[in-house]
Amino acid sequence: MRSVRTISAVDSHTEGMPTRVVTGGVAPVPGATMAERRRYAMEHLDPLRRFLMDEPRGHPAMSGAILQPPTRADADWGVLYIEVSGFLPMCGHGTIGVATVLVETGMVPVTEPETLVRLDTPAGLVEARVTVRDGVAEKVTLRNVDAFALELDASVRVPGLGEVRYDMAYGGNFYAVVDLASLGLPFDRARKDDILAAGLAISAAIDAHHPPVHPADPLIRGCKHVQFLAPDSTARHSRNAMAIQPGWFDRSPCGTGTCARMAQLHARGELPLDTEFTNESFIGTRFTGRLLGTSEVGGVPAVVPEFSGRAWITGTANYLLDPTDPFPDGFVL
Ligand code: PYC
Repeated sequence: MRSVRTISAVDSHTEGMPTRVVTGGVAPVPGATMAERRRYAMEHLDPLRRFLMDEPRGHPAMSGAILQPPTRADADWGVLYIEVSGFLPMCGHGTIGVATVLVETGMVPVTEPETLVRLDTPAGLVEARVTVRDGVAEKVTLRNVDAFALELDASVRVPGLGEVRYDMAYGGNFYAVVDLASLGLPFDRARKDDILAAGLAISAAIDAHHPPVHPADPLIRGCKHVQFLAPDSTARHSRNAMAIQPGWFDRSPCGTGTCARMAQLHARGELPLDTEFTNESFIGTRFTGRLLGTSEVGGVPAVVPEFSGRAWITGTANYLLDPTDPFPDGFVL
């Protein structure tokens, strides 16, 4: 066995969605903040991301997080989020995976019944309250970055679909929230190819004609996620099919998508503060959330969201690169 690169990881899944938590083998990324480190990573570390996410070491719906020393004194760890679509500002299911791995591998001091883990993310500080019993992380509740509705009742002309109505909301990433029934499609996994094709066409059209831009951080821009709502979705319990570029569905209910959905419902006057909201994934797994208060982001009215979910460690691995491997940066079929 020969290797010119060794990356250690603890693999996990959060309500069905994988998070490969990189615990070793990546040096501190240059940058004074995690947002600067994300920018550096986007410019210089994409081969590393593809090595870890794409085939043959990953798969087309792979997701992960690279642990870093924090850049701020009030955080325990820094995190860079990676997935098949790029470096995300924030990832909710990934953060639940990170908090679970940190607790269950002893990478943070653990207290029972609750351990607080503060994470320095490119989108801001995120607090994870981990419910711990006998060393097991049973549940993680995240106080996420502020979420907001950027635009309600927007519409975009989409090739093959005509005029599509959507709300644009942010919960750590931007989400176009679309009623699936408005496209004449059923909420049915047997129609996943049609739903995915519609989602990719909608996000491409939005990014071509009216890309969302974060009002306080212009590096956070573009819509790579379309949150399709099942027809029976309400302001207390939604079911979603989350179609994500370049072509996959979130298996979890999507943490940042759950926060965006709560912000959208609040902006519509349908979800008051401190009211339980359940978001259900395309495979039937759930996050529960609530809005803790109101705030403001770059002049846009915002809310302070939290949500809870569970993660499980699935394995540990060292990912190696043999110098003769023809796919050092992975591949996409
Ligand atoms: O849980 O925030 C999330 C997420 C983003 C993309 C996939 N999952």
